[in-house]
Amino acid sequence: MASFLKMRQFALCHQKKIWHGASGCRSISNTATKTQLEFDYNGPSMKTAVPGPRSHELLKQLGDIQNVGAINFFCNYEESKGNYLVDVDGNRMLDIYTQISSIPIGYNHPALLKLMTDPNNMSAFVNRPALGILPPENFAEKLSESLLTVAPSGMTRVQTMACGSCSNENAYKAMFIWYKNKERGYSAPSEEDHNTCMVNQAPGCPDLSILSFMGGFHGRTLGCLATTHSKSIHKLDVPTFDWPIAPFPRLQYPLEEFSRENAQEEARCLEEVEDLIVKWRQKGKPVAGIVIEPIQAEGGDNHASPNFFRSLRKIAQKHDVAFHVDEVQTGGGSTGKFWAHEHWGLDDPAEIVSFSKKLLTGGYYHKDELQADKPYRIFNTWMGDPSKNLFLVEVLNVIRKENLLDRVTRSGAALLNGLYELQAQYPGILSRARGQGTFCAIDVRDDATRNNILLKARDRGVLLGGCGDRSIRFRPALIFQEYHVHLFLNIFNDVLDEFK
Ligand code: PSZ
Repeated sequence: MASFLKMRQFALCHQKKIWHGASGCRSISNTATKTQLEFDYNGPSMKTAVPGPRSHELLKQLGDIQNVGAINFFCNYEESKGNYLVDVDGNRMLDIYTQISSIPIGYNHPALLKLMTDPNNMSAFVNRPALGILPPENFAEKLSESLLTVAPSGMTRVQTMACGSCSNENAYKAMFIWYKNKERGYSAPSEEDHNTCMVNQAPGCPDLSILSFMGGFHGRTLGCLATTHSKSIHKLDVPTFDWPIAPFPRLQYPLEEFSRENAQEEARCLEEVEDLIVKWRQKGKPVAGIVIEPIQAEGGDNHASPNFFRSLRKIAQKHDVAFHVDEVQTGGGSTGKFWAHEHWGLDDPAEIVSFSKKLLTGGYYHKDELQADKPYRIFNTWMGDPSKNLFLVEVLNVIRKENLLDRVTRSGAALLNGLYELQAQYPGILSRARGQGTFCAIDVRDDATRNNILLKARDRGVLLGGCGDRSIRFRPALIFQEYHVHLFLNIFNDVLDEFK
């Protein structure tokens, strides 16, 4: 059902500090205007250090049950609103990390709360079906209203899954099945195929491979992990496949100063991809698919040019290898287009586009020929969750009604410009500001300083994330406005001042 979120204009902003852009200075002002969602807070408000005493108590309690080493602090999701996450000690923080980039339209969005109160939706929350065998009556209709309205061009089929890894894992299987069916000329697998696969042997379990990129992240489950190369801690002690790993371009910044070097670097990586495809075929482990993120996120927000991706797509075509674009982190609008790969202008769409995070449900779109030929070949109990499709319909309505992709483009430009100014102001600390939409990042001189900056920013009420060895990444919700950008830049400037 349509939602009618009202935007409210606040005539005047009474914030004390206003970011002044180019000069990089701060001053007292009462005249800046701000536009604010009615369900957003006014700014950060800090009461204790983070984690505060209540978080410490809960950490101890949970620590008796599971490993809590990664927990930052405990949250009060009831009190969190819009761009602000509130913790259990009453600290309210501007959230520029959004649950590892997975909150599309902020906390407690009225359109989503409203959906929960509609009695017609109750059953979707109470009864979780095994979607592959017993879907609800409105399932196809809800997919048509949600995921299919944002299907990447050339893709009319979608398979939902529970999370990002589960989506990629099944997408890889779909690519292998597609590859073998082609190879067999679409005839039925032999009895030998059936028998050998039961004991993990060829030909039933063929020695096929997926080509991935150094620095890529595609999940932590066993198949996905073979294509994840961001940090050793993710992979240590876990057996894996001998699959080819190509270098991902390492671009130099500012891009306009290094266009020749960067073009050479991309050409080098593409050449290596083709070499690996040929080598692995000769080794008897042919490449069935190439998997790549439009922007390597966990690996350090590494970008490549649209030309690089178009050329890669052509290489996949030339070698009859499937092209899988992993949009788990980039999908959903934060690059200014709904899918980051829309920035490339591909002639021929990818075979597979996987998603999760801001799409609320996991899954993957695929071309018709990637449809598994028999039931149960791509299958699990839940195969997604239809209640998430209900939320997604509303999220997409809000994105369209409020032109959030335009807002992302505007806020993103303000953010990146602010980062350029800060790196000019703090050349000893910051470098390589980069981004598309609000999907931005900046490098810090070393890992320890980066981590310190993240903690200091948090103490001042701004939540940020790290990625790669020494980058800070920005992953605000789509409702992050220019006003929030200036609020953030101001606080970030104060934090950086301490590191001079
Ligand atoms: O440390 C982790 O496990 C993290 S931190 C961020 C992620 C995982 N991102 C998940 C992710 C992703 O960014 C890309 C590009 N592909 C796949 C995944 C896996 O998704 P989930 O975590 O939903 O299984």
